[in-house]
Amino acid sequence: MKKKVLFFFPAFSSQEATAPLAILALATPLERAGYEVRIIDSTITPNFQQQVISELEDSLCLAISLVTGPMIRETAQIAKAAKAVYPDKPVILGGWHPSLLPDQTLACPDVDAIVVGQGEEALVDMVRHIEAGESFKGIPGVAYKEDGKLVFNTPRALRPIRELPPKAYHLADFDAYERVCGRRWAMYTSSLACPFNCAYCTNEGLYGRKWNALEADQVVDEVTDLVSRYGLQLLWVVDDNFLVDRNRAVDIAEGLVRRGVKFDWSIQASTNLVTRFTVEELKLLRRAGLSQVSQGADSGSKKILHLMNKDFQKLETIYLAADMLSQAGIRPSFNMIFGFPGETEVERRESISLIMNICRRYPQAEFWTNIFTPYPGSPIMKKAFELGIQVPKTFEGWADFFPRYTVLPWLNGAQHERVQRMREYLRVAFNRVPIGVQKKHPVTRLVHRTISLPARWRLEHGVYGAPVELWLKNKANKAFPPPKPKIDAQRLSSEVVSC
Ligand code: B12
Ligand code: SF4
Repeated sequence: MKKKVLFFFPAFSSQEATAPLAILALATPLERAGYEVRIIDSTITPNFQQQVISELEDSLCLAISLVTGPMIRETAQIAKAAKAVYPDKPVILGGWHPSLLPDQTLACPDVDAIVVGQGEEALVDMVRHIEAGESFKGIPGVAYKEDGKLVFNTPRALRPIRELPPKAYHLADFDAYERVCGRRWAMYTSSLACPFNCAYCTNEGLYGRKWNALEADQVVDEVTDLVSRYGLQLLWVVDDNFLVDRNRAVDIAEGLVRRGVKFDWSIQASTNLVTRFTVEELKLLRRAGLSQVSQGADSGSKKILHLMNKDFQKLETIYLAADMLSQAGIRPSFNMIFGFPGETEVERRESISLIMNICRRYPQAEFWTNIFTPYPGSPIMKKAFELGIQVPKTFEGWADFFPRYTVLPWLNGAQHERVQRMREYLRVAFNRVPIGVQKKHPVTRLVHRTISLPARWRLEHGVYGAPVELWLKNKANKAFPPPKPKIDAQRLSSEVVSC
């Protein structure tokens, strides 16, 4: 009989539900080593806690994947429940949060071990040790508890993506995700790391800065097979910076056009790399299905971009990227960060102007906004103490750490409220196209359209007092709520999450 490894994936509090790529990555080497893999994702599993406990009975261990923020709530809940029923079954945590804050995560009483960094090989080694009744001693990349002490093994060297096995997409229940999200989609990676080092980004902490990628032919083969096999409408290529190698991107586009497979795909890339392409090349990418490029514009202020260590991106390239992508028929999507250390009302207004100018000139463009949130592992976090930032002292404390709500020592009280209101006006002023299909009642749609005009006026003039339009919007949302997802899963937040 095969031995089973049980995975739990806590909800992302996002309607953008699809199979967790990290777990699909970990599943392949386990299956190749002869283990059975079972995944319980709370987003698509009613009574997920009961399911975990029942599946754990004949599993070797419980493995959980998480990032910093709300996923910690369900992680802590499930780990506690598992340890209460099966105190001898190891609870193993991996992913961005355990990797960037190993000591504190392992100190959680319900966690037995963690993996720092890539988990493909580390987890197979761990499971073999569990089966043999051995401790995790000596397994690179692993930290564990022994006699109540925290033991940290040597780090595991990063593997380039070319040496990693393909993801186990056959384990994904795409039908269930489609019922939650309204769209049939998957994530895919074609490269690892990013050559840049923005001050707020955690990327270097886990993947270093040595960008490495799959060859174009392999990407074309895998993607064609993936979308055809599972009937996907959309593929989100979650590479941190897809366009680092210009020739590779063009070769991928040519390959996909030759295959004639029809689907939309979106990528993440920095604006300076987008603008190295010609409009003709971008049109080729569009013909290959590329429908959106997500870019970290981050600020409309040169001063703040400098503080963010983003001198590689000039303000002009943000405009140029919007222009070139629009000409090619690809949606330019931008992320913005408010409240970065050093930002005052002046720089905030520069950011609003940038957003307004671009959205007016290029109606296809969209902006997603966040409040600066200092993540462990990011270069700016080294200055946290200097900046007066208080970080949570326990694993569970990080559950509320979330860029939608972050309150900072220099952005709190009335000022914080003003920025949040401004962000809300931005959400109603211009259209955005989330991955998850957001069904709206016709009345709420009409209300949203009507209030977009006064919202633009407010943003233009920096007037956010007496927010009657937002009051009206909330009333309409309450009176005419969107239809419930067709599955009894997690209650998902109405604000779409994007990074
Ligand atoms: C896709 C994605 C999302 C999607 C997720 C969709 C989904 N259905 O899963 C969405 C849009 C919802 C999202 C949201 C957010 N995200 Co996001 N996201 C990503 C992204 C681009 C890819 C993640 C991924 O799947 N990678 C591919 C897999 C294969 O790699 P991996 O996750 O690193 O997994 C490997 C290892 O970590 C390890 N591992 C992982 N899990 C486990 C578990 C075990 C047991 C073991 C042993 C090992 C292990 O092994 C894996 C294989 O090597 C990453 C960036 C990145 N490069 O990874 C950011 C990233 C994870 N997101 C990030 C952030 C900040 C956010 C948001 C806060 C953004 C926001 N402004 O709201 C929200 C948070 C949502 C929430 N509620 O908590 C940060 C996280 C930083 C941190 N400290 O945790 C990242 C790293 C981006 C960045 N560079 O800053 N995100
Ligand atoms: S924010 Fe984007 S461009 Fe900057 S280092 Fe991170 S992945 Fe690279």
